[in-house]
Amino acid sequence: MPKEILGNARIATLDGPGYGMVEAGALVHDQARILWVGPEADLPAGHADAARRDMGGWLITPAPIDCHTHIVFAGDRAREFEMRLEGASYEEIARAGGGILSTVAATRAASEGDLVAQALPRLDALLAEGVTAIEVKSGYGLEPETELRMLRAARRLGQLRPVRVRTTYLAAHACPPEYKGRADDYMNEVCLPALHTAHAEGLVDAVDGFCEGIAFDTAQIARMFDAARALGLPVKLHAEQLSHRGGTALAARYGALSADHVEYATAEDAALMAAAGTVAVLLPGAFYTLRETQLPPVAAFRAQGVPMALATDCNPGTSPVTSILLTMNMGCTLFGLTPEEALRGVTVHAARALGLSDCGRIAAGLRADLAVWNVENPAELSWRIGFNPLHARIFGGRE
Ligand code: DI6
Ligand code: FE
Repeated sequence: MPKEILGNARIATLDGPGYGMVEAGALVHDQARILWVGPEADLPAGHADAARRDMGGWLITPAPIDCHTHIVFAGDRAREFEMRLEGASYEEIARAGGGILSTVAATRAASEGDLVAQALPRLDALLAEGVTAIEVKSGYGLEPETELRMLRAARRLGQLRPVRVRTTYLAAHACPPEYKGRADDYMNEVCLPALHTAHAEGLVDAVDGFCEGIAFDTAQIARMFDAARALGLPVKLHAEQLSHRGGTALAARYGALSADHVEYATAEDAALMAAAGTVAVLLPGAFYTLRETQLPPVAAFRAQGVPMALATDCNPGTSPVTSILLTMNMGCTLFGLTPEEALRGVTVHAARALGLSDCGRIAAGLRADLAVWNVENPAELSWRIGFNPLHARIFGGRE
């Protein structure tokens, strides 16, 4: 494939310490992979004949990755938003049969085409900010057919748009009304068998659950994880979002890719995650929407060296967010991350949270998934609110 040089750029490789900045840089790719990156003055003679595009001194970063979304769903939750403003809590609404279950009713009634059509504008909003890989969860079906339909819709998104889609099976998101008070039966009769069906159809890249008082306990999630392990699938978990339930320790015990939300995680949890190599996926959109006040233990994650990713958690209930840039800003303003941590959180660490080793940094051999920004300094990406400085989005070397 023809080589191309992106020259006259500031390149934040995120390879190595800090931003891994290369000033007056150039990057050579072959429409798929990065072949070389470094100061343009050092461009090897073997690449000098390739077509060159002048980047006008703009900033190139690895393309953002949204490693936690529920972007496939039907309907909206604007009424619930009003109820919460009138004083009802998220948990009260969920226990009264609203919340996740109202989205379940709408999603069960939607065809695969409806689900794709409703998800596309949300996906397009993310792509407009340079995102080249997203994770999409099931979890609004809570019955085999709809769980599989959600996963098929997610895969379809990756055929309709230039984006990599990783699908996550999240039947253990809530107990559906027909199993009210019988969560173990739901596990045995729906979650576990439908995982096998979805896996046999090639629809599952990872297995997730919601470990919470309004959802599933650690014993139930452990059964899900055992089933995932038997199929060779990686696991991750919505853990310690609303209260401390031991989900993070469980996730670490299973070598999970990530434990997500983790506001109520402790310093001991952080140590277990560090030892297991589990990424902390921070979701400031949900923290903001729920007006949560318990901050995730960022200092403990730093002290233990737990990689922190940031993601939108795009979902209709707790995080109707389709902006990775706003998520970076919230990560800094609400959680006290540095702009460098925020950028790492949506690139290097987001890739790791998805188990992807071929993207998230700029280095020879990795995919040419890049974002070109009309900014000088990488901190500007986190600084602004509601402004999109994306100049070009390059997916597998193609704009
Ligand atoms: N935690 C969340 O924040 C989302 N799911 C979860 O387990 C919320 C999903 C929803 O309210 O629709
Ligand atoms: Fe979530």
